[in-house]
Order: sequence, then structure tokens, then C-alpha cells
Amino acid sequence: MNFHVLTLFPEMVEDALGTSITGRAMAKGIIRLHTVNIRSFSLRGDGRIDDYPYGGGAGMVMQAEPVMRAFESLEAKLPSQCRVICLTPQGRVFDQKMAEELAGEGDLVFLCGHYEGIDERVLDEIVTDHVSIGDYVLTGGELPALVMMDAISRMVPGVLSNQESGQTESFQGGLLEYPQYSRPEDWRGKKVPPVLLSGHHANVDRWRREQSILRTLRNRPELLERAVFDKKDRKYLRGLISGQAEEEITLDQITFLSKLLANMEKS
Ligand code: 6GU
Repeated sequence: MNFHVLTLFPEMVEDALGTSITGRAMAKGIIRLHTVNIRSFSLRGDGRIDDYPYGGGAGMVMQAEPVMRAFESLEAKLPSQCRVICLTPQGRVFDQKMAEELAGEGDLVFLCGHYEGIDERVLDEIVTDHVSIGDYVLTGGELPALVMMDAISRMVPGVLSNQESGQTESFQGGLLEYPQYSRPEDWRGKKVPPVLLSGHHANVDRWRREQSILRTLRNRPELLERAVFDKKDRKYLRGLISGQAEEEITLDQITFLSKLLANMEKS
């Protein structure tokens, strides 16, 4: 995978991607990072690439020409049809599915904006995808580009070891990850759940599955609407509703689960 990043802060992007698992993948040559400093394409002697917005208003706008020239400087290195992603809170919200899709590309270009935005005309000319990482506003596109490159990289074959493999982690299967414990068995009076010490693998798997369901119910209930439940899962859900399960849930959660189960029986 070749990442190309158009940015005013290349060292920020290089330092972050060069660290930890993505850094190891770069050392192995599985992913490559190529940054282009938009500032080098300033039209003026002072290195500035921003100007006042037509129509007035607060802030500055990144000018079209320096951005276009920065892009053109890497065009010869890109395949035709290459996705060019503009990081903006106005974009489509990034998720795991998008990460998996983009991991199948050979090259990706990220355009990181700053100030109040980038002149729309250059965006029309070069951008194929506008992407946001969530509903909050950041000072620039570098952190969002790094978030995307991290999530994409770990879906590229060879980036994760078997140990780190993404298969059973959060969002795989649409449920959140179950809780993990390591030594000691008793930490400041808090015990590891006994089932995990039992050596009974089927029971451990069942417990983890139920913890995943419970966590998803408590933190991200909307994810349960798209999850697939087998007979044992449904039995656990009925146990939660009737109060037979060990875990306490709220009245709102009981109402939510009852509707969910009723809808499952319909379809
Ligand atoms: Cl992609 N950019 C900025 N500036 N803020 C954001 C964002 C992107 N996604 C969420 N907030």
C-alpha cells in the first residue's frame, strides 16, 4: 500500500505513521508513506498558501493553485483512477467497512486541509472522496488522515502478526469486544472471572460472547440491530430481560431488548 499525503505538516504525519505497528509495516515495506509539503508550492516569496475568502467572513482559505501544484508533483507516481481523499468534517463518516474497502487499493492520496477550508475549484478538480472521522471539528486534516491510514493499514495483509490479527476484535461480527484479564488472578482484591480460569473452552467462548452482547447493549445498542444472534444468544437475551442473568440492565435496556427480540421473531 502506498499512502501519499498532501499536507502543511509532513513531519507530524511521518512521525506518527512511523511509530509502533504502522512503523514496523513501513520498515518491512508493506506500506509506504510519501508526504508532499503544500507550502513548497506557494505562489509567493513568503511561503504562504492561504488568502482571504471571497464574500468575506472569518478565517483564511487554502488557495487552489498551490494545492493543485502539490498534487501534480505526485501525479506521475500515481495509477490512473487513484482515489483522492479530502479530509473534512463535511464528508461521509469513516467506518470499519470503508477501511476494509480502501485497504484493497494500491495507492491512496490524502489531502489535509487547514484554516477555514480549501478553494472549492481545486477540490472539484482532484478529489474523489470527502471523508470525516466523526461529528466534531478538528484544526486540520492530518489527524483524520492518520486515523484512516492506521485503520486501513491493519487491514493490509502482513501488517498484523497472527497474534494481532483483526479477526475477533471490536466490529468484527458487529459486536464490541469482550473484557480481557491477565495476571495476577487477584489484583487489589478484584478477582478474574472464575470461568476464565476453568480451562473449559466452550464455557469461556460462551461467556465472552455474552459479555460482547452485554457491552454492545450498554455502550452501542444501535449496533445490536444489525448483529446476528443464534439460539443460545437469544436465550441469553431472554435471560437478561427476565432478570435471570447475573448482569443488571436498566428498564430502558429491557424495553430495547424486548423490541429487538420481537423484531427478530418477525423476520
Ligand atoms: Cl476529516 N477534518 C477536520 N478538520 N475535522 C474533523 C474531521 C476532518 N473529521 C471530524 N472532524
